[in-house]
Amino acid sequence: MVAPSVDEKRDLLALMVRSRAFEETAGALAASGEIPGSWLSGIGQEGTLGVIAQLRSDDYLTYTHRGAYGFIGRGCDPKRLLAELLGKQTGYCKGKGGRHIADLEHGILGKSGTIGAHAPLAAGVATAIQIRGDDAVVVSVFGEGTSNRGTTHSSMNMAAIGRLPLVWVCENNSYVGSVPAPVYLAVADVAAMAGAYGIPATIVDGNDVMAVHEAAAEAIARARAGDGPSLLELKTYRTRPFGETGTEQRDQDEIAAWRRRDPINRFRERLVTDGIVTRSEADEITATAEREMSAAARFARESPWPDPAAAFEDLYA
Ligand SMILES: Cc1ncc(C[n+]2csc(CCOP(=O)(O)OP(=O)(O)O)c2C)c(N)n1
Repeated sequence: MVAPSVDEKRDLLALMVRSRAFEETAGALAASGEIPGSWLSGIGQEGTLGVIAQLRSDDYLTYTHRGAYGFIGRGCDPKRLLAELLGKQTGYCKGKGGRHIADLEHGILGKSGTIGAHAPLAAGVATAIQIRGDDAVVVSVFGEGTSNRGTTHSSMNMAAIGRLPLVWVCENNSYVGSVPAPVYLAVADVAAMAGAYGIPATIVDGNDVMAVHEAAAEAIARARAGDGPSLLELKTYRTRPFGETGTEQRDQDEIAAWRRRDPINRFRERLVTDGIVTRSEADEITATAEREMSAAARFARESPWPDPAAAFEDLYA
């Protein structure tokens, strides 16, 4: 497997930092009530970018209800993302989708209000790729709670039978909604479930983006080569409550311990130690991302509301 180049590592750090800056901006807009229906933060889970950043422009992503790194990693415009979250006309779905964003130009196929509904979508698109006969792949991200849905299981089975070009990525962030994962899941490792369908699975430290990158490179290459699906389980932790406007009884020491393993700080320190970025270059990456997201928030706030009559457009009947 080819190791990422110095430039790829720098770009990956910048993506993670931009994603975090977006999350912080979205969190503030949810707290101020400007995002209707709250924001489900992915802060602390940016290691998943180790998978998403490797996708080609003709690949596809189905995505969970949580976090912004899927969109940022695919190259979506933060201005239009924030405008969508605020319900504005300039958003990706003209303000009608809210958190349920589709951006077909970047291979992001939309999202249902029910968890696990995107698993059959991922299997369907992977089947379409196979029929078309090219070597694009689908990455389908889901939470460990979502692993429990029948749609996830039937889609894994279908992917295995069809040897579909699909990489299942379980972000095991230790909490299912506001419940600790062991209360909700019969097994500690979602990876074990893949065994039921003969799908090879790898468990990775989800807060070590280089480990994620390495495991993902193998899984993506396998899917591209026509050798079928695999599953990556990224062990990570959600440092925020389920929703930004909610409260949760959580062990503060546990949160503090995981914050010390923050995926961005860890990667940044590693790149500094390896002489790939200097501290001041890393600070500049952060400052640039913060400026970008402030400008995006301004754009979203100043954008017009949709015309009420537009509620009747883009409907299937
Ligand atoms: C079919 C269905 N059941 C329940 C819900 C409510 N719900 C939304 S997110 C969520 C938790 C899912 O857990 P997980 O996949 O681990 O994601 P997390 O939010 O914990 O990161 C639940 C139960 C839903 N949206 N759809």
